[in-house]
Amino acid sequence: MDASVRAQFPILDQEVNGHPLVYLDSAATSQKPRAVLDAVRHYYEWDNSNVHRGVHTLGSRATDAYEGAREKVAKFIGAARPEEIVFNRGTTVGLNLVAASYGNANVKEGDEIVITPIEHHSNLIPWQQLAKRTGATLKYIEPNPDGTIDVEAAGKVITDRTKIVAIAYVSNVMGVVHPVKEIGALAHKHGAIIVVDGAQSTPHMKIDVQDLDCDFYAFSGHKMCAPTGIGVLYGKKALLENMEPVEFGGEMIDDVGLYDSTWKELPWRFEGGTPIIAGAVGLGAAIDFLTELGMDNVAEHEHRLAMYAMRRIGEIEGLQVFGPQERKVGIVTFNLDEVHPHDVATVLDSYGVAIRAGHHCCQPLMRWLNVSSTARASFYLYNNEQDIDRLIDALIRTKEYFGDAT
Ligand code: 7TS
Repeated sequence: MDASVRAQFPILDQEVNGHPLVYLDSAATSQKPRAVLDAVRHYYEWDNSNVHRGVHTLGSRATDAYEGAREKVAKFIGAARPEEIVFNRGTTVGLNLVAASYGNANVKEGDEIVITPIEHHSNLIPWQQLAKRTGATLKYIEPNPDGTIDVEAAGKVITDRTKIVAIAYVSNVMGVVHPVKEIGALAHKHGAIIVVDGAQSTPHMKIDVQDLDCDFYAFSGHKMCAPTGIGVLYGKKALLENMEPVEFGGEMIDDVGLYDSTWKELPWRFEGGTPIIAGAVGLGAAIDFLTELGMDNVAEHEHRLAMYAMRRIGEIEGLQVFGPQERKVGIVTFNLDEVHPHDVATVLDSYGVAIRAGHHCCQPLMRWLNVSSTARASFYLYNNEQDIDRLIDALIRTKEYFGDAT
């Protein structure tokens, strides 16, 4: 990625606390290129209207833009058809839909749901709740000491009683890529489905849901250059077709009587109410932007940056990095001596370096790591080696500052 890519993100061109901004919090949310900002603005300035109802020109344009974005998403993740793409507010909503709709209908007492202790709360609590509602048992795949997950470990907990296996493709704390294709094949062998949390994978690598052969795949637009408020649930047609909606109202019905109603066909039956039209337009523009860069190039850039960051961070004494040495995705989580991660993030911010500190919505993982919180730097296509050098410099100063203070 050359400087011209970074130049397309206007927000990066500013000073924070007297220093040029270094944004290293893209795992929380990514920044947006001008092409996305322009597409959303253009939509509101020219095409804004509600979809699927008006016969007027703006209504048709808005509908075309919204449904056009669905086609782009389908192509981007290798789905067989656009009706397998359900728009929603984000990963959290998609995973909850699967748990509430597919889960309620297919999981009963004595069944098993298999996840990992590494999951983001959004891919943990919906299954916890489903287990509580149905009397099913929630089981955990034991990670290796470095946070990686093996198919062999999955094989120890997936049984013929397993109905659902849910796992993140990429961990939002340790940046580890999990073998979801192999775990999915194992789940299928036992008659279970595999649900993939794609929040941290879709922005960073080429995704092919048909090749992965996953049954459901959820992700958020805002982590991949699109606006907040738009997300996607991919589901295999054969499964979505047999699922009940969980939200009822306008836009999702076929016929409404006084005492009963019927639903629209896929995917609209899962999109009750006025949808996130401008968000979908923004996501379509983000996909065009990423496709033009090439997802393999994005992945290659991040891999290089992640390995550079691991090397440089390793030079700082007293800094503990969580997860394996080898990194594909640009997420590096660490703690600095006895300094609280919030203090690290605060001092880094005073040097214009934005990172996240906390439990990263992964409290069971924090307990597994035996810490209460960590600091996390996460990179994206607009970051470069200078950003990592600035991170390292600021970390060295933080260490000196707290070293002097104690
Ligand atoms: N799953 C993973 C793996 C995530 O990283 C996140 C968000 C979610 C699910 C939820 O996505 P949402 O768009 O529905 O909120 N992760 C983070 C993070 O790591 N820091 O802030 C948000």
